[in-house]
Amino acid sequence: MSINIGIIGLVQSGKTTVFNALTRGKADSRSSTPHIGIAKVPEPRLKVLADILHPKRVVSAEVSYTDIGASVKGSGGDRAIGGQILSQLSDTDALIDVVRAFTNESIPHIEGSLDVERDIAAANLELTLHDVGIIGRRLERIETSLKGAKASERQSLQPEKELLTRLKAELEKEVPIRELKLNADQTKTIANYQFLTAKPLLIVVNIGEEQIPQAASLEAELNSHYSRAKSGVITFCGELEMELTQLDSDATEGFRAEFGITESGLDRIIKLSYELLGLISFFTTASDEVKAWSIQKGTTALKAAGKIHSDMERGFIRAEVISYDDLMKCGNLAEAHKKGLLRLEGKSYIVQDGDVITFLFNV
Ligand SMILES: Nc1nc2c(ncn2[C@@H]2O[C@H](COP(=O)(O)OP(=O)(O)OP(=O)(O)O)[C@@H](O)[C@H]2O)c(=O)[nH]1
Ligand SMILES: [Mg+2]
Repeated sequence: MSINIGIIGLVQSGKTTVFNALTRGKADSRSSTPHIGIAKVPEPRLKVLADILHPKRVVSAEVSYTDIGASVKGSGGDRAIGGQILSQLSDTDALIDVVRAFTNESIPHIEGSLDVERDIAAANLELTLHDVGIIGRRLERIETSLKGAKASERQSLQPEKELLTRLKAELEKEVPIRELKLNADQTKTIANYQFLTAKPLLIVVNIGEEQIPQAASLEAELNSHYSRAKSGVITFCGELEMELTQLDSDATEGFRAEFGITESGLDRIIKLSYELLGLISFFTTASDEVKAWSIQKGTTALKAAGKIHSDMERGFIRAEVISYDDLMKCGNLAEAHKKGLLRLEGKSYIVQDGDVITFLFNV
């Protein structure tokens, strides 16, 4: 399963435009059904590996994006994001909030004026109300169950009730769940609820072309307010980036240079979302294929194998591992073998960013 990122934002903030830029798609911005699209995860080390190993195929890791449908009435009126729509995003791994900063006379802002901080607050409020609603309904059910519950049932329901009550109190103080310190048990308890404010959040401020010279300072300024655990801000020129995806790569470079954009906005968005999600890359080279995979930091070799194939996890014997840097120094795997740089690791080895791994398994 690839990582899935949901795109939210107020009406006409440029969600579909950003989605099209990210997925090189051509989704109709007037359509009200959700769009799902795939993007390759930029990973410069993949090309370097391919250059020295000459595989038949080079395969990038993928990330998928979900663009919720166009404008529906939300709890904050018709300017906001609806609760029903938000629940479509409960099984995403992270959220992108597209906030309008571009000016466009022909598309009036729903609030009549541009105000990035107001709009960030409005989206946060919607996410918070969504989670508070889930908690309220669950607490009611727990209360009912507690009446006439046996001592053993009471024992399992009571901690959940206390945890949910705490989360609700924090949400009412506008503290999102992602910022709370929770222990492993609590994290496990709340995982089932798929709370939206528990997900990493990347705020994408959608600027117009004329704002590009101020993009970096605006981004720094906003990050000084909004950069927290698992959340950050990036400025992005949605319309320009969408147009650039329709050109070939030489032309794209030329345009970027002309606009003074040093790094592709798309690459920056993916990189930042990966950082917020705590994701790293590892590589496999079997069957004449060099492949990149994305996993959560702290994943064991056993679970990394399972990401490739469930048989590999079930029949796991060991992993042959070399770091990307060591492999670069050797030039190829045979040489690395000779130098004794290929390590044999067991099930509980924690995979490191850049590891090149061959899994040995039997089925
Ligand atoms: N000038 C300018 N216009 C933009 C930019 N980004 C989006 N737009 C325009 O703003 C309008 C809304 O963009 P969409 O991407 O459809 O916005 P949305 O958030 O998906 O809208 P809904 O799904 O209807 O809520 C479109 O007409 C876009 O062409 C931008 O960076 N600059
Ligand atoms: Mg849209």
